Amino acid sequence: MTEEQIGVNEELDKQMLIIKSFLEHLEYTLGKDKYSATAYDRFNALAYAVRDYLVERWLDTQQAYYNSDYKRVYYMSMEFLMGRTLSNSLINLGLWEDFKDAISSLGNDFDQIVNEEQDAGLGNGGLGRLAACFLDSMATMSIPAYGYGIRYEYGIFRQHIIDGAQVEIPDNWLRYRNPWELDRQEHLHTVKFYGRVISTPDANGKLVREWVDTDDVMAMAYDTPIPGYQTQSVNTLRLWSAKSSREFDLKFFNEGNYIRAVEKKMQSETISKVLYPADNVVEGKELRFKQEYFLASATVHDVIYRFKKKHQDMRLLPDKVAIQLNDTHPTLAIPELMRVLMDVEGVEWEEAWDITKKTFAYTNHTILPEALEQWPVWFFEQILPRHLQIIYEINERFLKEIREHFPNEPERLARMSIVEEHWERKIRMAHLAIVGSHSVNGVAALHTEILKNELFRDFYEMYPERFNNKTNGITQRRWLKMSNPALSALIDEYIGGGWTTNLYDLEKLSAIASDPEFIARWRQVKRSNKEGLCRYIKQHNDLDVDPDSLFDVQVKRLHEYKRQLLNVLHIITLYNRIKDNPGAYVVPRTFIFAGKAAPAYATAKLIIRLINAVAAVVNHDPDVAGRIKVVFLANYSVSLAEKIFPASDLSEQISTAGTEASGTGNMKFALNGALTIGTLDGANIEIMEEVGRDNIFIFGMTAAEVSQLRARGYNPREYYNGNRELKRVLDMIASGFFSPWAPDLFTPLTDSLLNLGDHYMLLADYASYVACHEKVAELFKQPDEWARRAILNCAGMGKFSSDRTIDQYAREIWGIKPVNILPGTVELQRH
Ligand code: NBG
Repeated sequence: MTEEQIGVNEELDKQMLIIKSFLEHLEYTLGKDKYSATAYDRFNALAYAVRDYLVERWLDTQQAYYNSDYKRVYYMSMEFLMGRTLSNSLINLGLWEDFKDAISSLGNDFDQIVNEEQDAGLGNGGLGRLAACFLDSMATMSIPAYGYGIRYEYGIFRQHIIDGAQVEIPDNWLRYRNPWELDRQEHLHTVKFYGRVISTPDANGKLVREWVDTDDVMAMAYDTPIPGYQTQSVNTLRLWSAKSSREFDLKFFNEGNYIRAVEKKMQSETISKVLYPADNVVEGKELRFKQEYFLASATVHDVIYRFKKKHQDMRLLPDKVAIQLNDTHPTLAIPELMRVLMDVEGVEWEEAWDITKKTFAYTNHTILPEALEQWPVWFFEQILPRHLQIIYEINERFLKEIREHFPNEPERLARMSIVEEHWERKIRMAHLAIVGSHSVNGVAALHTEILKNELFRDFYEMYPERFNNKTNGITQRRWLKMSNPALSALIDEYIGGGWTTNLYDLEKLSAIASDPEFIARWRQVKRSNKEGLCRYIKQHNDLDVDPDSLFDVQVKRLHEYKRQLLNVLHIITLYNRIKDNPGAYVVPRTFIFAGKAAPAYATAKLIIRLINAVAAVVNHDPDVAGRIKVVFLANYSVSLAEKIFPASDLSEQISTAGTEASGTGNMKFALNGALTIGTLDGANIEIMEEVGRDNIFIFGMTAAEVSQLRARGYNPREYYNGNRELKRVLDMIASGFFSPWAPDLFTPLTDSLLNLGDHYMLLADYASYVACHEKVAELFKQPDEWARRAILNCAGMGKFSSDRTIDQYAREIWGIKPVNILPGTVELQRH
């Protein structure tokens, strides 16, 4: 046989194995044959076949971690927005082509099977998706890491648009099985709630605390493999599910009322039922508080259990364990670790506190006051009485430290105290997180500066060494290689595939950004991605959209600070210009929106209605003649995002400067060759630095200007009265032009701008935004020049890989090195 023939045979063998595994799973795991199998069965059989490839590496990886005894990191998060797993796993395993060929050879439509997968939507937005990108990077970089979260039975709601308004549908994503997870019945931890604390002196007179008469809930582990790209490493995402405890069952079933007992059992399992659907805002509900403690307690127990397999001396914990708190949501892990160290392990306070601070690190993701968690003291009194004692003691010692540091400054004590002493006493979770950690980081340079100089200024003055920045990133495997195969292939052809693990390689595109042939190919790819999105829009919104129009896109959670309403004001302005001058040439534009509003957030929901109402007018007005179209795509999700970014021309990143901590959608757009129109906010600033001021559309006030204007006294009416076009737009909305059937429908929106202070200063930035959009339109008339700048945007994205972000966390916060996994063995290689 020639070498070539051997290669062909190996390929065939591989494909035969895949086919065999697929058919066996269809038959033996799912009990179906080719006649009875549904498309969803085929997806499951395929998923099981892929999972088999992961399991071997997974076991090797875990064994290697155990043997190496290297320090590990635990990424604790109430949200992991994973999206689909099948394609991503195949790409990371390098088996995409093999599986596609094998499964297609059986007469299946591979893409259709892939589309059967439900999104794992266990998150709201950027914070949850960041956690998912970090898992991909940590596995790819062979960092010994675990994600820890909650296995919600209901993920983020599915959004329908009915008569222009958002309707929420429960996301019962586990109803038809989840082929990726493995339940670990043996990994059960008891999580206690309620009860009381008794203190008894021991032989030496030291008080021993016992938390008794508790209501217990069991946390059961479900593990999902997280494969790295082109590596043997497969890490673990461990999600906790609530189960009623045996004692609990006995207690209630013995009362003899069977149905009541079953009801109680179900109640105790509600803890992991549903994800709170609020982004960047807290809902101060008892169930949420319990969820946070459930995650904190189960995870701390698991971490200690794993640590103790190799070590007895708890003082070694920070040498072996780093715990990263994804926002304050898992902060109860700090008093929980203190409790376990002192009450269970018998460690003294000083030592326990030292271990705790060295173990934890805290990431802040927002400065919005409505998103800063503060739990009422009475929640703690009832639900976590022992933790309240510990927090009070932490606070007492902390206040003493402040007095020593800043004598004669009593105002500092009130400002910095962990306990907020207003009429309802509350625990400030961010203060607890800062005091109990050795590292506090923001998620973009500007955001970290705001933390240091404004939000946490007092803390920065006391502990300057704790504060550091870790600008967010995204994984290029999912957000370019997987979701934009045509652009990936083009990039590979010109500069090779190194960018998949070293995104800085994209810099090589700069050299060919003006190459006519490359530009032509680039434009072809964008055009065909846009055609794909046009088909999606036709199918879902029954709307014809011109693929040659400028796709001007704003997709993200609906929030006033993100200013989707400013975008709408611009659209109406363009509409009026066309109406005034129907014959004039305007650059054809398609405005695309998508995003969910928190179900209780009335203003955000009203903005969705306004977008749809404006769409109804603009899309059907014969004078517009198709030159502008407005589209609201329902149910924004990871898998919808994967279709939108590759097809976008313009990325709208228009939050009021100083409000968006980082943003990560901004990075996904630019990576896929969209130009940004944005404010100097969050990571937009760093994107501008990387792609060059000439290759981005910046408008509006800076964060400093926003503060100055606010301090001077902002009067939105000045802008309204001073700008004819703006006044006309607002008057149209307020007078019911877009809602003749209910003329007052949208007045709450215009009221918030004109009569309630326009908190996010849309009117102040309006003129600059509209003028900037004129420059956008001018450039779009020169498609090659537009493409050249888009290429330079893509070329400048190196910094925004989550690999870079994770590398910085690993070196600067965790002190963690990669472990090299050798296939089929448990030997180790040091990097
Ligand atoms: C969000 C910020 C975004 C940021 C992500 C990830 C919260 C609390 N914060 O700007 O609003 O990109 O976190 O860091 O969801």
